[in-house]
Order: sequence, then C-alpha cells, then structure tokens
Amino acid sequence: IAKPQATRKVPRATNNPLPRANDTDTLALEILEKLTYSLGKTTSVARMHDWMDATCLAVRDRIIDHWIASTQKVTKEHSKRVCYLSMEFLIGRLLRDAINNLGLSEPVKQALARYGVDLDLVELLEPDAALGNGGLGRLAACFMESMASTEVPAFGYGIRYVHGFFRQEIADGAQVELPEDWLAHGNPWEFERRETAYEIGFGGKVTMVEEPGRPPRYVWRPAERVLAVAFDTPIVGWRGKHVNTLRLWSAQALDPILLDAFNSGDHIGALLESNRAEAITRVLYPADSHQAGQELRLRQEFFFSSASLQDIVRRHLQTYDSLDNLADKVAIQLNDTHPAVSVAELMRLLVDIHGIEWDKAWEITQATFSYTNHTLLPEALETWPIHLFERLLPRQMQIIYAINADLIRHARLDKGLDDGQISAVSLIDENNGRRVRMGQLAFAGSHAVNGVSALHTELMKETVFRDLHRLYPERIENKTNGVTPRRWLFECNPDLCKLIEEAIGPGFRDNIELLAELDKFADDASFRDKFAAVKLANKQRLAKVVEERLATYVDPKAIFDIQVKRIHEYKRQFLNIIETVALYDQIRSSPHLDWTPRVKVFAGKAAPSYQEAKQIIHLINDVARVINADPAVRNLLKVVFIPNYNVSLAEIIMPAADVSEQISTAGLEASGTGNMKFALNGALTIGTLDGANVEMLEHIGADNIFIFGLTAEEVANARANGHMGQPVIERQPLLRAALESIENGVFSENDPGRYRSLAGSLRDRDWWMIAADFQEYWNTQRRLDELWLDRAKWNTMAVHNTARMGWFSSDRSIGEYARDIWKAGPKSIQAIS
Ligand code: AZC
Repeated sequence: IAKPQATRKVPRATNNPLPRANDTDTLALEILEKLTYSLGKTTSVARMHDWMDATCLAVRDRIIDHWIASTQKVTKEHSKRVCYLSMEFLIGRLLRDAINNLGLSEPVKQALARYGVDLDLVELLEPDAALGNGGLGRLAACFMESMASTEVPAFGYGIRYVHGFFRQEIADGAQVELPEDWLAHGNPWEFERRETAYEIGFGGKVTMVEEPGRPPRYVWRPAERVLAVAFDTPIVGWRGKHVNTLRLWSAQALDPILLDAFNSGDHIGALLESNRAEAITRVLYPADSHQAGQELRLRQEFFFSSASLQDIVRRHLQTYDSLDNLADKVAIQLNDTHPAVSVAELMRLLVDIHGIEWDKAWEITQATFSYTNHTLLPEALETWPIHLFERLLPRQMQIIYAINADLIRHARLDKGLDDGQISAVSLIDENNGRRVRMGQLAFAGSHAVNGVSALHTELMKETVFRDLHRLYPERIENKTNGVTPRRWLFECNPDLCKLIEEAIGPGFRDNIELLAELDKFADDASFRDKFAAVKLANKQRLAKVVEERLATYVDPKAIFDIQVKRIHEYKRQFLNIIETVALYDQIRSSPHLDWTPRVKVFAGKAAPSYQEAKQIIHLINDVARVINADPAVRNLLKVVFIPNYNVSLAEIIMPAADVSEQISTAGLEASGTGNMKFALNGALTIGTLDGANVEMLEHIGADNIFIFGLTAEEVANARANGHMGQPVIERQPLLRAALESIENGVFSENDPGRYRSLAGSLRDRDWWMIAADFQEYWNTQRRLDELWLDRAKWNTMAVHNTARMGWFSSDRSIGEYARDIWKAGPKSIQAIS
C-alpha cells in the first residue's frame, strides 16, 4: 500500500465544523500530519509515544468539531447548564473512550496499521488520569461521560493535580507509595486557557464600608492572592452527539518571581510565593474515607470552589444582565462536601460583589445548589476548626455564622426544635472545640440532597442528617449510582458485545436497558457456551497480566474470585482472606476431597496513614506467598494481590471475574459501583445487603446472586447489644483455626506477632462483624463451589446478570438527576421513568 504523504491543508475559512470523512485514508493522513507538523517527527524516527500523541491529536480534532457545535447549540438555545463540582475525577485513559464514542475504532486501527503501528499498543502508552481516590471520583468520571452521551449540557469543575493518586508497589508484602506523574510527557487532551483565570484570596481582613446613599457592605481584603488558570478537556459522548467540558484549575502565583528578592541575592525567597501558590494543585490527597484535616486541603477546596463560581457567574453575566435568574440557567451539583464552602462563597459573590440583598441571594443559592453525600462514616465527615477557617476565609466564616443564625431561628421559632436538636442541626459543632460542619453547610445551602443508593439514602435520614431531615423533610432524595456502559462494557469487553449483538441486535448500544432481551438466551445452551468462551478468553488475558506482573501462574479454568476496591476495614478484605486461610487449612487436611479450584484475586490501595488497611494488604501478600508455594495445595487455591489498582487495570479485571466480592459490613458501603461493573460483565456476586447490592438483588433476582450476612439493622442491634467476637469464634472451629494461624505467625514467620492485634480486634468488639458473618460467608462460598460443577446453571445465572444490569447505567442516574434535581437536559432525558 502506498504510504500517505503529509501535506499542508488550506486552513478552514470558518470555525463552523464541517463533517470530516471518517475513513481510513483520511485518518491515516491526519495522523501523519500531526506527527509531522505538531510533533516534528518523521515516520522513520517516530517512537510509539509520538504515534500515541499524533493519534490523540488527530482524534481530538474530530472531538473539537463536535465541541464547537455543542457549545454553539447550547448558547443559541440558552439551555440550562449543569456544573458538577468535584474535587476528584478518576478518568483513566481517554483515547479508547474517544475513539469508541466517535465510532472510529476500525478506521483508526487500520490507519495506524499502514505505518506498521498497533493501536492496542499505542493505547497502553497513555497514562491514566488518576485525579481521584476511588468510588466518588470514578462516579464523577462516569457522570461526565453520561452527561455527554445523554446530551445534558454540563461543565465538570475540578483540580488539575500535577500528581494524581499515588503509584502503589508491593515490597516484601507491604504497600509502598510512589509519586504519580501523568503530566510528565504533556497531556494531548487539554487546552490551557490562560485568558480564563481568576484571583483567589486567602486570609486578610473584612471591613464594613459605608458610602452615602448605599447600604453598608462588607469588603474582604485578602492578605494573599493566587491565580486559578483553567485547563479544558473535551468529554465526548456516545456517537459524538454532544461534547461537554471538564474544566480543571491550576494554581499559579500572580508574580512568577519576586525580582526584588532575586536581585538582592535571595534566590530561594524569590520563588517562595510561586511555590506556595503552586502547592495548592500539586498533589491529590490520597484519603478516601477520612478527612485530611490540613490547611492545604482547605485551601484546595476553597481554591477550586471559588474559581468555579467566579467562572459560572462571569459566564452567566455574559448572556444575562442579572444574576436573579441564575438558578434557571445553572444547576450546581456538589460532589460530596469537598466543594461545600461554595455555599458561602456564592453568597459572598452575590451579596458583597453583586449587591444582591441577603434573602434574595439565599433564595438563589439554595435553588442553584444540590449536594450528594457518599458516605456515613463519621471519620469522613468534614469539619474544620473555626480558628483555621476564620484565619483563611474570614468573610466566608462571617457568612456561615449568618446562615447559621437564620437556620437556628427557623428551627426554634417555626419548627419548635429544642436545644439538643438545635445543636444537631447547627453548622457549628460546639462539642469538639468549635468546628464548621461542611455536611450541614452543604445541606442548608441546597434544595436537594441525595444519597447514592436506596438503603444509604434511608440511613442518611436516620443518622447523619436525622435532625436536618426533620426540619426539611422534602430535601433528601435517592439517586442510585450507575456506571457508563461505554467504558465498562463496550470498551472493556468487546467480544461479549459482539456476542450480545449477534443475539439481540445492536440496539443495546444506544439503549442499554435493551440488554434485558438477552434474558431469554440464558436457557440457550449454544449461546451460553459462547458466553462462557468469552469469559474464558477474558480470564486468559488477566492470567497473562498476573504472570507478567507477579510471575505467578493462575489457571484460567479455576473460579476467578475477585475483590478489587480501596482497602478498608468496612469493605472487609480481611473477611475474604480469613476465609481463604480456612479453605487452605481444609484443602491441606482433606486433600482427597473434590475441591473446586479457585483463584482469589485482590487489588486496591490503602490510604498511606491507614495502618490497619496497610496491614491487611501485608497479610494478603503474606498468605499468598505461603499458599502459592505450598505443593500440597496442588493449584487448587491461588492467591494474588495485583499492585497499583487503577482504572486501566479495572478494565482488564472486570470482564475476567466469575465471582465478585461485595462483602462490606451492612450499612457502611454507600452504594458501590464496582459491584455493578462486575455483574454487567457476567460475574456472580457474593455480597451483603449493603449499598446498591440491595437494588441489584431486586433487579437480578434472588436466584442469581449470593446474599449472606447480617443486615444493616442487625449490625446496628448487635453493636448496641455489645456484640463480642470471642464467643462466636469459640463456636466456629474453621474460623478459630484460621485466626490462630494468622495470630501465631504461620504466614509471617520472620515477624510472628505481626498480625496479633489485627486478629485480636475480632476477639473483642468485632466492630466490622467479621466473626459474626464468617460462617454464613463460608457456607455461601461452598455453595458457589458446588454450583461451579454445574456449569450450565452457572452460565445461565451469569447471562441473567448481564441481561438485568441495564438499569445500573449512569445514563439512568443522570436522567434522574436531570429530571428531579437539575431540571436540565433534553426533554427525552427528563422523561426517563
Ligand atoms: C464512595 C462510597 O464509598 C461508595 O460506596 C460509592 O459507590 C461511591 O462513593 C460513589 O458514590 N465514597 C467515596 O469514594 N469517598 C467518600 C469520601 O465518600
């Protein structure tokens, strides 16, 4: 084949996007042009990385065409926009997502093949954008994709961290954290918008200014100011129909260098200000479930909140001459409490800067904001010491006091709350050294507050927001999470999609709920066999990754039993590994029995300061080392911990699971989204009645899911009744023996006492109900072993899982937010039922 030559094309005379040809010839030429004119390389010297950049840039051009068209349409129609404020966007790679959503997979693959370049290898070079910790950040990324796919006009607002979530290595069984460097080679997807920059203030003083003929107003003179500069990434939806913007803020000093200091010889001091400013967006805090509590974190939160709000207000005023109709044109979603200071900051902008009267401003604020809660864990609920808040954000603190005064007045006079109830709803916690409660602030400033699964929402009403809920009984509602089927089915499991398409046609690609039509194929033996063959191939692919990374062989014919997520006591990886140890004991003591071969796969990161979670990682690796080296086990049991769990690894893992572990202590997992990804790809869930598992049970049916363990209510009762683990352990020989071997150093011979306190925690309070749930968990696992022997039945159930997961699409979640909370987006989306 003749190789295309790069030629300069005549620039377009208009920026109205023209449809470009999507054929291989055109793409091959455009990729070559990018390689030549954007990267300055010829094909003979180009490295794989250059091909990756050139491909991204060529694909990006097409996204830009759609981006301009989308923006023009939204502007012309004066559509309401959703602004999704989130401290985290756990995006992963974008190239495959973009190519797939634009329908360019084949032509791009072939175009690159002309140069002898393999698209699959090119894709691997793209670093993961890991600007998030886990569930909440990944949800934000799924929501961005779904808002684009369902044509809801939206801006995602967040932070452009230079270093995303840390890279995890395992050294001698223990987690080691290393810096992540996704921007090291530049980022082909983003556009720096130097003209879109705002000053963000910190500290300083507030004075009251009285001018003749005007009401007195407050003026905040910050002691310190930094610049927030926008970086935009286009997010393209399914079939390129609509493109939204992810706008991430980067911090810069107003003066890059203090020349006076430099000239007088203070070379380090000259850069101090710039370092201090840039520190704000340097690193992502690696804690997902406890509050970081440091000043830098509060600076990050205010920095991105203020920049986003200034941007929203400025853009609004470009079109409208007043902010009175802000809530008709913008819906701001607060993703957890991290951006909750926005409530005070918007009030400041409306009242102090734009002269709107307080009550009116409060009406606008409440109508504009809504807030999503993602956890009930008390240690994750953000509060800030008043003295820190006051020092850093003096005017916002005053505003919070004023909001609080109104709230308390209403609670006391209109609703008759007593002192105890008042102190529960107050924005200020008076019991712990006076702190600002961000959850209460977000609740007070929003017209809608939502939980992320039905159970979680009910628990919110009974626990964290009990008294606020009594005060505003209409405010809390449920929006069960979802995952985007584009990334979590189409892209990660193309062979399964091909098979589905052969069975039910291509309609499911545009309406994922049509997957339901697959249900009838569950009883079709030939379909089932093909379904199982796809699963096996996906398991072989994962086995290869395990072999490469861990030099451990795992047999793809064994059950792949997988638990991947953040490591946390409430998620109970510990329960899983104790069961593994018990199984190991059983295999060794009854080698003649017909054990079903299993591979236990673990992956996930622990917060660096979370000692118990790090111990659990260490234990899993210690257990893996001993079991995998024991010839007596004869490959009937393997344990692997795959380091550095991230979005890209998840894309390989989800399609390869037979069993999905969703075994949190009931009442603790707000929703879970990994549970959805696994089941969508045909894994059978073993899980507790927690988070969205409850709704998965309803959709998938009790015959196709393995539920065990205490309910949330039973957990609460057991705790209230002083549950202790020891008596339970005494009654359960399997658990007792497994715990003793862990305690006695069977898996940690070089440090026999290593797990004594971890195991000991089960003997007293057993806070996470591991001892309490062990026997049922064990029994349920054995039911799975048995089922594996009847592969036809297993596969029938697996097909039912895929067929019945359509409802858990983030398109459905977004439809519900659009209809009930935002009142935005196309009519078709708001009409979702
Ligand atoms: C997570 C929840 O733990 C998880 O259950 C939920 O699916 C996810 O949010 C998305 O809603 N929470 C977090 O990641 N972090 C915090 C602070 O809650």
